[in-house]
Amino acid sequence: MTTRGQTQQFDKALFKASVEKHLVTTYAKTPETADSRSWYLAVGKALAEISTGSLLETEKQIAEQNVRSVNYLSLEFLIGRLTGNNLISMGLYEEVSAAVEELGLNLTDLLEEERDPALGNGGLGRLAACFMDSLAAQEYPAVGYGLHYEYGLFSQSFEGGHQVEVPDAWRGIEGYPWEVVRPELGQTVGLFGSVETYTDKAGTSCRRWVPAMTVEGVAWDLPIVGYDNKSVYPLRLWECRSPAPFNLARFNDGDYVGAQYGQLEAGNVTKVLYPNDNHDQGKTLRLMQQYFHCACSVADILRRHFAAGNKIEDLAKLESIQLNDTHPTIAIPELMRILIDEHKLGWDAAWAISSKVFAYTNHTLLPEALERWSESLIADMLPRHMEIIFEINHRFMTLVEEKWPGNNEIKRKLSIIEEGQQRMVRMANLCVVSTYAVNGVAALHSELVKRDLFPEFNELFPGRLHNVTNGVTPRRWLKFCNPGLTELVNEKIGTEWPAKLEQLSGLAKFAEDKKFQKRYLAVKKDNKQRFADWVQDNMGIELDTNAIFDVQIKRLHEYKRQHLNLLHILSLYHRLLNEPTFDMHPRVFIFAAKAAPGYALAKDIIFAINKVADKVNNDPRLGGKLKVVFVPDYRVSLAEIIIPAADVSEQISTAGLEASGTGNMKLALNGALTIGTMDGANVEIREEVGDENIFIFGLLVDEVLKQKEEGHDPYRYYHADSLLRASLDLLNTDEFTPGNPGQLSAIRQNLLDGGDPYLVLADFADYVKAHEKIDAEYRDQATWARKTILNTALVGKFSSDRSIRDYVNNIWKLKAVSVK
Ligand code: CR1
Repeated sequence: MTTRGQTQQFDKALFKASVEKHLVTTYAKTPETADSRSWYLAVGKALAEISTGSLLETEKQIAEQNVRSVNYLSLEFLIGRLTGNNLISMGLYEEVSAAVEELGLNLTDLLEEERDPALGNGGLGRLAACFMDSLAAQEYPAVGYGLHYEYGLFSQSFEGGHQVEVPDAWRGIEGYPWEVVRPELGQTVGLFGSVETYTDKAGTSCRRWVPAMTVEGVAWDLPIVGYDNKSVYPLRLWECRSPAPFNLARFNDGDYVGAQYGQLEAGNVTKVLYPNDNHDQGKTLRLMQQYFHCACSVADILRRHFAAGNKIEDLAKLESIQLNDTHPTIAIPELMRILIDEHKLGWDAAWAISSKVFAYTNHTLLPEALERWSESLIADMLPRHMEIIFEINHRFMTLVEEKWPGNNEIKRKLSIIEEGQQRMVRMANLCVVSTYAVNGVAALHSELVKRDLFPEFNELFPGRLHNVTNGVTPRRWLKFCNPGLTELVNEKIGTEWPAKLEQLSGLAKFAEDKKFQKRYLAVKKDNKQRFADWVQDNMGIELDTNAIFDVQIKRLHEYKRQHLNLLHILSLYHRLLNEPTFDMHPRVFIFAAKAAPGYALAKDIIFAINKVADKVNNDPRLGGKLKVVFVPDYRVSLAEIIIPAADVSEQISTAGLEASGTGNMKLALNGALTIGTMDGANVEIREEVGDENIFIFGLLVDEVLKQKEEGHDPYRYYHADSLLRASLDLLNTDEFTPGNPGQLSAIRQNLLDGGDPYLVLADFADYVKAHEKIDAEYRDQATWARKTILNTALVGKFSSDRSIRDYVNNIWKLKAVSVK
């Protein structure tokens, strides 16, 4: 039987037999002894058998056609669970559901057994996953290159309200059923050592790197299954293994290598993902991860290039390498090194290729996230690469001198090398100088990249800076996570929208339709119930689905201002208890967020929200109007049940600091109304849905800059606004930490005496007003229904399919290859 969208031959009997075979031979369980997890593993393996076959076939057909492809290099791919999503892409969801039912199993329960591969921190890693999905869906030839971390992002739990981090061994003991190891693709990677000069056969004096040691790269492929087509692309993740014995013969006469060896022993290079989002820690092992990733990936790209019979001169014609932020920047000197030292090209010939291969995406303006590596660290670990970086900079400085003769200030500002006590390599500058395209991730962000981050580069390299507004895959973020809404949408506009999200605009004409409104709201209610059940089962908190579900889910960061949200909650608490005439529609404030383990204030904010939650959820004086839920261990699979249940989407960063955001897109798509600042992609969401269907508040970018320049005075707001004062002062009492006053005061202290670096107090009053408007409008259910329907209808632009087409048309210049 073949249903629409089914792209794979499927024989139910064969499939069942394959599941049972894997149960026994791969997982050593009989149908009688198997638990739910073993069944999930066996089903996953049986499906992976199908996808691996397609992956090899796709590789073969693309290689035969020898077409241009993109290589997406990212230290993070936050792919989330694959089984459910792959079933949808393969068009096998119903078939497999029926097959496992005949085995006495329930597919939904089995899918819950899968542990999220959390190989990323937040938006940047999740974007990479959506992009791979959209590349495969549209059949633009691509390979994703990342790292096979043994431990993904830590799992989070709370003890007494405090975040506790637990290592995330995502593969389990049995291994992850979807991945397949590719021993034939292994690479050897050098580290440390020195550079020597030698004379080649032609009598030319050459430089070459003599590494002190090597490590091995093992390739693991995860299948990126194209939606509704036969393409399956590899997400190739490199695992680092130490070769035994170490190749130390030449260098083991002193302590020199011993020291390096110790560093490596401190942790296998790919042991663990660095748990920082939008923050650079500059650790040696992290640089090693970055180089290991780049060396394996560049070598694999070249392997493919030559295996297809191509010459090195044609590399830029056939391959583009996209750098997801600066994390893989070291790929640039690595390719230059290979071109010059191994392929014997002159500098100009090598540069002509390399500078047309790489493109770079900037994801942040936050200074603490812009990577700078100390020159001495790079020189020690990668001496030949450091020479090459110096040469790139030397030539670049000549260009700057030509453009701005005698202007040392501009030279100092643009130089790849930052002078100072310790010389540093500015990776973003290296990227802008060495790539053919640089892009920001939302219109506003890209403007700020041009105006504030790289204005001179924009003059020097006109046309190099682009915008590509981020997007999200509609397969995972609507079709899979919201089956109720999917059914309703299918009924109204047909079933093609998951691949053509613009078609959602066809829903707009039903926005006023009473019957449709009712059904749309009923779906929302069901989704709220599904999430409320989860909260009841997992946290023991009862939620009323008539309340407004107000959601802020993202990494915990001061610039994202979860503490502004908290202050608003405190203001409601204060008013409910102190203003006899104050009335509000019941609200549930839902948070989910991980804090970087070393980020003290972020952890304080989590603790404060948890403490406030403990109190308000059990305070009978509030009449059940206020609930606060901090859901532990935020991850993709949790987002999949929170997002469809959201009424309100909190996107409240200080203007100018959230490059784009992508949660904002997922929430709007699922019918949550945004309360947000004019920041990142919020600006474009407003453009699409219309000012009436979004709640915008707060200072604009230029107002923020002006206020900072003129000197922001938090106490001015504190003294002028009694509600703000009351809310802040609650943090100094023991209201939420009985017997322990002061446990929450670090936040108040940071805002008042710490200068309020993210202007929380400046935006507070306007934020409270916007929330009052939400309260009023929610009470009028017909108005709310119209607005929420229009949000779903009008955000088709934010499909990652569109983002990928923008990259393809403006940057990568790829042609689709339809796999037969
Ligand atoms: C940004 O903070 C954006 C994602 C994806 C993040 C977020 O606004 O949506 O990237 N940046 O583009 C980041 O992680 C290192 O920078």
